[in-house]
Amino acid sequence: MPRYLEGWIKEVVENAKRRPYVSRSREKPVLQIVPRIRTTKEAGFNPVIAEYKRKSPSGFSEDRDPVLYAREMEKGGAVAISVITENTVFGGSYEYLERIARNVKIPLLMKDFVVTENQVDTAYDLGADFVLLIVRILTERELSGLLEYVRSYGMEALVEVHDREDLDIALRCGASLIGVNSRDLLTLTIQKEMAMKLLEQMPSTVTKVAESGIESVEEIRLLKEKGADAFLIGSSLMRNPDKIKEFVKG
Ligand code: 137
Repeated sequence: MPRYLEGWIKEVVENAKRRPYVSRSREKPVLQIVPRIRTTKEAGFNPVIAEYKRKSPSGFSEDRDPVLYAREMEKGGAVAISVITENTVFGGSYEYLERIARNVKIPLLMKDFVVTENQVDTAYDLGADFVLLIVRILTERELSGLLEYVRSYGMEALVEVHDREDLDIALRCGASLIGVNSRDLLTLTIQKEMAMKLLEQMPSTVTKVAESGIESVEEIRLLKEKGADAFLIGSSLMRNPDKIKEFVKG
């Protein structure tokens, strides 16, 4: 039994299991996120994964055209775009992912509460290059199976952790791209100290993504000092897309 299926998360996961599979014939190749994070760093820029998010349980709300936003992020130097497709509490949709995939050439993350292989099939078909897997909403066995399934498409999984126990599970399952989410899924509070400690505990072989609550270049610098290789930023870029340039330049 996953350790975290309570309240709104339980409902979101149940919805995910029932959600119909969307079938398309994918035409573009799968882009590799990890080498791109490395080359962006080597070129002296911050690898920023810019997130398209319309609303969230913490009260965030911003209405923007998905394609215009994605193009602006690409032009501003984002390494990838994260598209929230969860439709009940985040106001996301598969259509956003599909439209963005047709209009940009950088890797795309399908950010959802992925618990079934059908959702992974959908991610691939719609044009995603990597897929979020949240340790807390899966059993270790499910995580391991989904990780293998994602990779069978040539895609990568961004495996999201929130504490040491999550990290141990992610490492045991062979995750090589790990996101530390500083936002607690149940209380919705941002815990930056905890996230930084966890970043410091990660082995150097893992590509590390700092997620949530990032609003300034100073925070990016601090997270970089603690070992973060890439930065997933939603709210502050949705509110002010122009910030992408300063986040990338650092
Ligand atoms: P941000 O930069 O907007 O603080 O965070 C970006 C990203 O990590 C975040 O949007 C996650 O994809 C999902 N967010 C939220 C949540 C997950 C669970 C509960 C609340 C939220 O409020 O964004």
